[in-house]
Amino acid sequence: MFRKVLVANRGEIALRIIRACRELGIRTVAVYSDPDAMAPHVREADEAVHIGAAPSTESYLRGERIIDAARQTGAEAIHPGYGFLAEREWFSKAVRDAGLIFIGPPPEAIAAMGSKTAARQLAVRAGVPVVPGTSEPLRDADEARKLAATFGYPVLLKAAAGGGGKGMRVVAREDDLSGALDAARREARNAFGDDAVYIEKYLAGPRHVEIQIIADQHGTVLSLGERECSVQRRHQKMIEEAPSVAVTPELRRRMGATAVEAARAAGYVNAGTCEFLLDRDGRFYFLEMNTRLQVEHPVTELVTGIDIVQWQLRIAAGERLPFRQEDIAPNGWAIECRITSEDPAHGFLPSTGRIRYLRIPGGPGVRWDGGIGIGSEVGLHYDPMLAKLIVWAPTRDAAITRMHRALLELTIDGVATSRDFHLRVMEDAEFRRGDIDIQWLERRLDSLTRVPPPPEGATIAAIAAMLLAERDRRAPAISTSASGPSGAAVDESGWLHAARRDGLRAG
Ligand code: MV4
Repeated sequence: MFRKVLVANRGEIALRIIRACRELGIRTVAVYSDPDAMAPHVREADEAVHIGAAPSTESYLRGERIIDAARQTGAEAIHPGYGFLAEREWFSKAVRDAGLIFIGPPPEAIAAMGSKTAARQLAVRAGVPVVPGTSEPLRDADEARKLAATFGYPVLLKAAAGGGGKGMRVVAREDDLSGALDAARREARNAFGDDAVYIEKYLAGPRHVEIQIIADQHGTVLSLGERECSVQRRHQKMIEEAPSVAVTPELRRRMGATAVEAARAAGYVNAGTCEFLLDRDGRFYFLEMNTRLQVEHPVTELVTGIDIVQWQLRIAAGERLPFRQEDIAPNGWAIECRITSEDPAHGFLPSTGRIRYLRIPGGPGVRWDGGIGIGSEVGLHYDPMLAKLIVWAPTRDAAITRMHRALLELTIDGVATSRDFHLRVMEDAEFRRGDIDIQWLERRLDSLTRVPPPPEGATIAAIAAMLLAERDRRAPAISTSASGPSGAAVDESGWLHAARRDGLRAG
């Protein structure tokens, strides 16, 4: 096993990786930018190396500085986390060329899945179902029109270099096709420096279900089952769960086997995720593969009992996976809420400020993967995700109730957060029935972000939350969204109020 690993990330995922390293007896090196000098990931690591200024282009995206930091500190391997350098083929290759180990897939596998048209070709060759469409870039509007006529409107134009929803255009009718193609090309060129666009039939109202896979260097590729990720807004996931209410054991087996085939076809090693659309008739279509550890990996860990980050490290060190596919089945239910510094009451506007008070939920079945502490400065340089609140319970109903209880325990004072939005979702009848698809949240956003009156038959916990929210509105002195003067000392009256409210909530 490695003696020392460099963690090329910040926030909650850096802490998650440091924890996995500790449990495996591996020393850790953090890297940090100017504003992160006192950040939790720096404090928790055994060593830390400064790599530059606040903008990520001056720090967390500086591959050469990060590789230098690994050399200087004697780290043998680099874990990229997610975002930043995690899916840059050149970085995976540069780490390898420096004689270090990249804790993730080989550059060839990143490249194979990086181009969405290449990924489609690979999927088709491997017998993996894809949405009707092309796997070659479109030549012109004429070709697009001919193709659209074969599978019918609406169609979707996608950037070949895209992914994650960037550079997509839905086209409802032929008259709009030519203009939409021009617009998609322009957007793709601006965003990716590549104006290649391809076309697919547009599926309305599917679920987004993804399969976690894990592959060792000795040819074992396993599915760790699905995650339901339909609750998203503008391609940002807000809530994820495992398993999915829409997936039967038989469908899980078929989707898992399909994801394993796609991973094998790409020569995949380490942890990865195949994204699928799942329609109401149980048909599934491969979309793309994420060649990294994902934000939502904890829900899979909680239902499978497999520590994905530890296994990433062990696989990179050459160990064999000791599990058999037949032995992997989800146990109970896990839900994750992404706690972001965005204000749901104001269109999820990013909020900035200093964390003046923080009460972290606990108790049975509750996990907090956080990257902030009291005193943390939340700015606009990095992702607004502050932490993930994850719960496990024997059933989906019990997990929702537990998440609601845990959210009531959570207090973050100093920035506006998504907490209240998550409370409203946990109280929502459609969500509780599992009646969700990828358009569900945008459809319900208005009703979820204004505080509703207590519904018939609401749980005590739900009503309590509403009464507290109501009281908070009338007594603005107890504020959860005050953005205090940045750099100022802790505002005593603010946190005292927050602390008192905690006492009331716990009662
Ligand atoms: C689609 C689709 C409907 N039909 N493709 C969005 C992100 C990227 N991974 C692919 N995406 C979609 N591709 C066809 N042919 C709908 C989406 C989509 C989506 C997919 C997963 C999760 C959330 C989504 C939100 C909007 C659209």
